[in-house]
Amino acid sequence: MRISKDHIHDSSMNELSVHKENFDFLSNNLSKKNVDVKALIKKLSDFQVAIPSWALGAGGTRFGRFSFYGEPSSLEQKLEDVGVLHALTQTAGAVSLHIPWDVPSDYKAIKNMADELDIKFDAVNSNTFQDQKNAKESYKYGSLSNTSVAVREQAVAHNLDVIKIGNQLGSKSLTVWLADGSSFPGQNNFQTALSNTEDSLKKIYKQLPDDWKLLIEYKPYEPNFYSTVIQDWGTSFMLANACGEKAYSLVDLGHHLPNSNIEQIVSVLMLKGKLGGFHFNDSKYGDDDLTVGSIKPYALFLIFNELVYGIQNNPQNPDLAWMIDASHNIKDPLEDLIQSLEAIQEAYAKALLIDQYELRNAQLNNDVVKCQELLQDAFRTDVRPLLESARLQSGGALSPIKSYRSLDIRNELIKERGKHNIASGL
Ligand code: PSV
Ligand code: MN
Ligand code: MN
Repeated sequence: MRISKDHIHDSSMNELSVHKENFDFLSNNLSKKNVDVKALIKKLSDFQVAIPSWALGAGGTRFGRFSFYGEPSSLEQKLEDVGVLHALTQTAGAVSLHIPWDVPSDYKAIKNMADELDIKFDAVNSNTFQDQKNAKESYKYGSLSNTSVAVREQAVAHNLDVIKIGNQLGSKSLTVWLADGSSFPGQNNFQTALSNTEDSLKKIYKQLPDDWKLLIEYKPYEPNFYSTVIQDWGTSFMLANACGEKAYSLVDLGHHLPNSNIEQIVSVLMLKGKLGGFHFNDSKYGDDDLTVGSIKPYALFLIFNELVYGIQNNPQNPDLAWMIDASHNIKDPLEDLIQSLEAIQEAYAKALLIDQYELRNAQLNNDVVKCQELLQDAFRTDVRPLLESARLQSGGALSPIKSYRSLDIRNELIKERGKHNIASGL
């Protein structure tokens, strides 16, 4: 392991007494409100979020990419970086691979490495939005939706390969995000495109191992700017139902048109037992892939309120595959991911503070003001000492960002990997 527990512990020492004061103050207040602080901290410790392999290097935009020094250039180095995040935060205990970017050359060695770092392989992602080296067919006009049988067959075969690769690593779900769509009116027949997609997804689903899930992601636009085949949760839900009980919708926070009520979408999907995965990020305009909680933290909290309600009240909905889907253009990716992990835990902790019983009563009495007060009281609570305590108890850092900096991790990475590595990814 790159950083030892002792190093992490030592890097947290000088702020321990301030933490203790803050924690005691908060836990006294919460106990007076009948909050079981111990149980809450346990829930925070248990909540693990997958890091996508493509988020560990600088992302860039279509205008350019500014490399971040010391980026990982192999699957091993990507795992190492997730290991750093997990050691510091104790929240990043999983990685999500993208094929063909992350095909292991030695499965046994990769699995051993992940075990040592306490990292699981979460959902595997297929890639039919780029043409692959030596591929016979092109995805320029779509993949699973293409009017050409040969292209559709190639795209289905790729997804089946991804399942095989994931299976050898212990993954249990396949995430399909399609860029398929059209950029100009009249270019596509909407009905043909959707029918072809349904047909192709069913072929993939047929080969899905019994204990696997198929997660169908939706997105309204980009890279196509007139229509996208799987444009919204309704289409994803419809396709998941058409495939069968192991198929689910996946919500990515950035994949909604402005002002969409994402919390309501979450709630409906969980009621119907069809929310299988979740991608965290934040956005101001579109699929911006910004740091979680950096733009709309209240919206994130309201979404977590529905997630917590669903987890507690919807046994028909499975455990979710949680992942951060962000892109890092100007910040150190590892620092940005630490900030995202903190924001996720913060929103989750605040949602756990909502008195669901009181809220239910206020709703039944149509006491609108009380309903709002209950939500805002939870949102306004500074829960950071709870997060700190959860981390400390699991051997993580009191302040992951400060420890990351004081342990000089980026410079260590640069020394080992050099300045000019280019990570593969989006
Ligand atoms: C493209 O929008 C995207 O960010 C989707 O959110 C996928 O989850 C990701 O790429 C990886 O395929
Ligand atoms: Mn996504
Ligand atoms: Mn996206």
